[in-house]
Amino acid sequence: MDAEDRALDAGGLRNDAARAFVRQWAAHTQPAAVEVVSAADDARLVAEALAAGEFAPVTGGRYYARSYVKDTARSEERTFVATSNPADRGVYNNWLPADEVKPVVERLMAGASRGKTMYVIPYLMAPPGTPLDAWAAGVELTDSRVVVLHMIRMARVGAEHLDRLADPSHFVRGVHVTGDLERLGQGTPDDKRYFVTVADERLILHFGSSYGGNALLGKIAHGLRQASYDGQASGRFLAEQFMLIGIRDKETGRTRHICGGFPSASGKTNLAMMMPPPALAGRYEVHYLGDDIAWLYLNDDGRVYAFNPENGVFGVAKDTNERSNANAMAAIGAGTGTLFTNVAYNAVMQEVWWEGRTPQPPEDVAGWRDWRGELISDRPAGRQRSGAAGDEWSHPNSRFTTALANVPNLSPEADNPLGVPIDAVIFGGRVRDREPLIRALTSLAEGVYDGLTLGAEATFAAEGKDGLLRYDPMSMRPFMSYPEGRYVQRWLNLIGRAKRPPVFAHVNWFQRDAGGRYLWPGYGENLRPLLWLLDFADGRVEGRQTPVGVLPRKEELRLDGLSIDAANLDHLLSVDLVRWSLEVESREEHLSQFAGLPEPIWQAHRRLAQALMGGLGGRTTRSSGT
Ligand code: SPV
Ligand code: MN
Repeated sequence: MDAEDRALDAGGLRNDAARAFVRQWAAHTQPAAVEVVSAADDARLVAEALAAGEFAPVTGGRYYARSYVKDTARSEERTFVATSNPADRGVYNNWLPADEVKPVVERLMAGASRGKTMYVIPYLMAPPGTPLDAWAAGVELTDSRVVVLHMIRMARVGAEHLDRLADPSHFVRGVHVTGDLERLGQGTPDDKRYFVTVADERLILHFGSSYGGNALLGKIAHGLRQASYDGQASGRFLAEQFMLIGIRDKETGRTRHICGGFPSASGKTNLAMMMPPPALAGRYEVHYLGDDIAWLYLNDDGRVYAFNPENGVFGVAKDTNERSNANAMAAIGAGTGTLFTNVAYNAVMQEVWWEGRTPQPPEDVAGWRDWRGELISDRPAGRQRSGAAGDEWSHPNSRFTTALANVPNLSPEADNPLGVPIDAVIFGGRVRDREPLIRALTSLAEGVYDGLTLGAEATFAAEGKDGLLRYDPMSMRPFMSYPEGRYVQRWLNLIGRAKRPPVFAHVNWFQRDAGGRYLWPGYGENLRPLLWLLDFADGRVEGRQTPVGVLPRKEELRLDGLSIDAANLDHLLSVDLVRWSLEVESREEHLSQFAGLPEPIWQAHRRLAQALMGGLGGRTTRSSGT
């Protein structure tokens, strides 16, 4: 018996296919040692990370790490989906032939873990025992201890998850090799990073990063790209970048469930952790089920069910505070084992800070270092606490990582292997001037069409096209694994078979006035439009038909305890038909990219275009609320 065998035995890895996978890749990347990990190893690995200087302590048993300065976010242009079938090429999936790209990544990984430990992370992306169990198991190999500690929070980790497989070789094989981060040419024509999902082989090869979804392979590589591919290959499910919540009415005892897509970093975590405003808190509770990924399937009872495959939260730190998200602040408080990445850190106080945690950065800058590790006190005085772009203390994509068990409003259904029945599907992006607070869509095709035309505003600085949308279909643009036309057909098929299909709606918390001020207070107040939607689904309110869907009448919204300017409310519940007509033109271009888009989607598009023309009737005014 050799050292590797002993390591696999010690880690309880009995699955022969997993053992063979480890041996094959250990021979290739050449680590100094192999170690199988489970959630029970957390405390020891944390101690090792502290001793090695990979972590710094934060008060209350929490930890801080910085990533390499050029390794702070996902890189969409270096992320690829590969298969052996050219028909899998879509508009957004960066498709490559598997036999071309695999050798390239394998060459980069050869011998690249020398001197390091290869950690073997057996994991499950699902609560145990779901009907989608067969697609939830995986093994990630990584040469980063910090990645292991994140995976322990984000997924269910342990060799036991591989012992229950109906087909013992049916697990996702993930290989993560960090590489020499200072020599990878990030962002140059000679960029050596490759983040590849070989979807038809269920093999994930990620080289050249230790950050977020680039390195935690259970999350978006398996949980979204691989899973959406598996969902269509098996015909069994959809995997979407969706948040998932329950809204409990304490009066009736009934809990309704809503899932929905918002582009990355558009407030899904705040929505899923929202606290009802005081006037509604006596009657309603909002339950967290998930803030980033949902797998949806049709249950035997004829309803669409969903569950969150993750076991933790990888949340955006920026603007998280007691007012915006008190549940998140509790979920990352003392005693939670939270990991902070790329926020500002003070080694003397063992404290962290990020933009928006408090209105101003700490008054006394002594000991504080920014996310790059540089002392704030070394900056010129005018740049220490300026808050200006470039002077931030934390990176805009700095994150906290905490286990679901720490989330105060976690749903009692969080571990239910069936998931929860879905009453409504919502889509929303950051849109300044066109999208009303909420508009319900009354058919499946209109709902899917709406998801497909989801977008967030392109900022003038970034894209030079102020006001135009950067489309992000179903909030899945960076995670699409197969062609969009087929993807849409899958949606129509799966939801179309439901006996009680969910209602669809588009929401927008981000409308602004000419001066740039938000018209809607957002956060917990977002419960109000969602309650209206559930009432609408139940036929308790009728709303007002407009060319773009059904909008609430003012008197149908529960506004108790909310002080909002009447003109602002009218604006939030109205539709700018002129703005919409412009939008319809760019939608036509957007949709035309997708081969084989199902006819019902084109019909929904044409219906909207015609309704807008009819509504405009040559006028250039707003269709105003009642
Ligand atoms: C996102 O960017 O949408 C995330 C974070 O959820 S990461 O896992 O890094 O993709
Ligand atoms: Mn996400």
